[in-house]
Amino acid sequence: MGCQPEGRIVPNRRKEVRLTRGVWKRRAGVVLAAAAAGVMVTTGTAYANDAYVEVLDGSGNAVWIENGDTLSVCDTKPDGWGVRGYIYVPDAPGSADGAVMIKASDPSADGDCVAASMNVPEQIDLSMKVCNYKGASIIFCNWVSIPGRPSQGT
Ligand SMILES: [Ca+2]
Ligand SMILES: [Ca+2]
Repeated sequence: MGCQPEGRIVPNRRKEVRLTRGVWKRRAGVVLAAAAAGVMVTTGTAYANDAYVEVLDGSGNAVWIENGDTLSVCDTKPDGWGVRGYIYVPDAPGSADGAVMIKASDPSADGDCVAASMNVPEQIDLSMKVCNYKGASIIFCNWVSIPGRPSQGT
């Protein structure tokens, strides 16, 4: 015990944070794959913290249903642009950018929406963004915050 150079192995806080973020993103990828395979995660719970946001030109929308952690994206205007929605952990409160957890794209206004879901802990602050897209072009983005809740001692 006394011989171990413990003093030199001081954990670096910044590194820990970065590692945690990496794990997050990887996890999101795994669960996304599960969602794509048709695995729906539904929880019969508790608090509704649903959200809605429209593309800036009103040609589509994204809806977040917290019960089931489902993002639904709808293209409502046949204008040659599809609609893409994101659920992400914002870099800062109100930020338009962050770590994407769920993404769904509705390529056309054909009457059907596109949904994707994954289990997201309720206490995390999320945001939802929706944009028009065509190829690699992204326009008319709009977004809203979905504040998390402090965990209830369960
Ligand atoms: Ca459209
Ligand atoms: Ca559609």
